[in-house]
Amino acid sequence: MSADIGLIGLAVMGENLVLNMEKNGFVVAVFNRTLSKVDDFVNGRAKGLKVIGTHSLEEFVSKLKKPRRVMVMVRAGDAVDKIIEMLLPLLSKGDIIIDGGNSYFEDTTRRTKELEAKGMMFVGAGVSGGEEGALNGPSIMPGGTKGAWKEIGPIFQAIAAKVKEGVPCCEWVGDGGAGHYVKMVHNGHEYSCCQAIAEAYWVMKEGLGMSNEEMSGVFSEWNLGKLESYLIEITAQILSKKDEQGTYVIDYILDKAGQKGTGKWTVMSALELGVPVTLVSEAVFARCLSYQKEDRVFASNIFTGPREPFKVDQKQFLNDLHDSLYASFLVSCAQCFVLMGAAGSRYKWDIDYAAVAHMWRGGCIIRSSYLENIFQAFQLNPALSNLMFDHFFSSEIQKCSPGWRRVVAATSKSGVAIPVISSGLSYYDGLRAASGPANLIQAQRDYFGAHTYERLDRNAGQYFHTDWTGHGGSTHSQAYNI
Ligand code: NBP
Repeated sequence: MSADIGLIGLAVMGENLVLNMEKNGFVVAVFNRTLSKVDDFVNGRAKGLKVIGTHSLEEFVSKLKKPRRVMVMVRAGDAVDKIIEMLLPLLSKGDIIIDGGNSYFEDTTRRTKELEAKGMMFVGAGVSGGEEGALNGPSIMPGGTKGAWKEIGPIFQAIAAKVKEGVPCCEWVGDGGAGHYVKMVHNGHEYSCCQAIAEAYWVMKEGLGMSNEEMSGVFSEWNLGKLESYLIEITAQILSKKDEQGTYVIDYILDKAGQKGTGKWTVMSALELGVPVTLVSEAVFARCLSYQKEDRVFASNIFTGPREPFKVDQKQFLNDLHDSLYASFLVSCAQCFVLMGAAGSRYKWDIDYAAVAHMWRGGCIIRSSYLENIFQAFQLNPALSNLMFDHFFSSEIQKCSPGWRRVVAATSKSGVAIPVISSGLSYYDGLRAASGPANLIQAQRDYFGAHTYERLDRNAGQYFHTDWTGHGGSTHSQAYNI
């Protein structure tokens, strides 16, 4: 029996992907650095299945049909390079290595070039959906050597999640690191959504004094409407989960949020490309602040600001909170698509944004009903520069804005921090302001550094300098932007 595909890395994602492939009729060879895990797997969850356990990379490669398809599902970083280095002498021209981990997109671009130079193919495929998705249908975002798609596409599309028409949540994304870039931005949006939901939870708990069961009920109800999404659904379940002692699990989890880098990378890329991705950045920094637990405990004894329940009509306020959460999800998504657009132009990836929205509709952590609207928006206008300009988005956000403002005002008054929800509103207000205060910034820059400015009454591209103090020279700095 020879294998259709091989998988290296039998941790939570790898094992479940193998079982998913096998369930879909593919024979899979497996290998893992710690060999005992191979035996545990083939004699345990994979017992009796078309899964071939191997105990060396030589044996692993010898079991694969040609062209060989090797999927690597290990911790991102050096481990991927080490495995590639060990595989290279064992593979032939035309063989394909697929990195399914959360690798940094620039590493993927580099690896693609290096393997292509050796006559091989490399694919960086973002996989989302966690353990459950890997087993029953993840969202898969592959990019790299285009020629590999016809060889791996049938396997990936078979194991991917399907949305209602049976269309797989897996399409070719683009060259080089495009697949991992899209997965990175997916995770960035996940950061905003998780944080915005956490803020809504905190507003209900601290501001409205609601119990875990009541909050769980609200999230369950929200999940039946416009906010329908995996993250809202699991939040409802998390809030009502009790341990064997009958205590709510949520109440004894330490309030320090971890992170593995994809949110930070999204923000780094946004800074590099000059795209405001403010909700993701607030979400990343909120996790950083959450981690400074000792400082927060210390500061809580120094700064005695307002910390009191809201004086509001609870039912009305919950509607407002719903709207502010929904608007925040939409704005974060819009910013993330603008970012992918900028990256597509910078790196010359021909990304189909409707296909990206489609891939995110099922299987992945950010799956939600509004992704259908994003899909439709890009189908209608593939060149849409900002989703906020699409009719659906603009009308939904405008409808939400009165409640959104009431939530930001009430939380600010009562001293409850909601960085993602409030920065979403600031972005919205900034975007819809045809005139803003940046004229003053330009004046300050020209004052202290002779950086020059453009004028409203002259053509763009003409730069002026003012001698603000009366004793400056006429020499000015060159006009350029980073
Ligand atoms: P982990 O990220 O925990 O990685 C564990 C696997 O990496 C094990 O098989 C381990 O082998 C292997 N490994 C390591 Br660590 N260093 C290695 C090395 N130098 N050489 C060979 N193998 C090495 O597993 P995971 O959570 O299944 O995630 C796998 C990838 O998928 C990661 O990139 C992750 O970011 C990504 N991802 C994870 C999720 C999720 O929900 N967990 C979701 C989506 C994507 P060993 O058994 O010998 O230690």
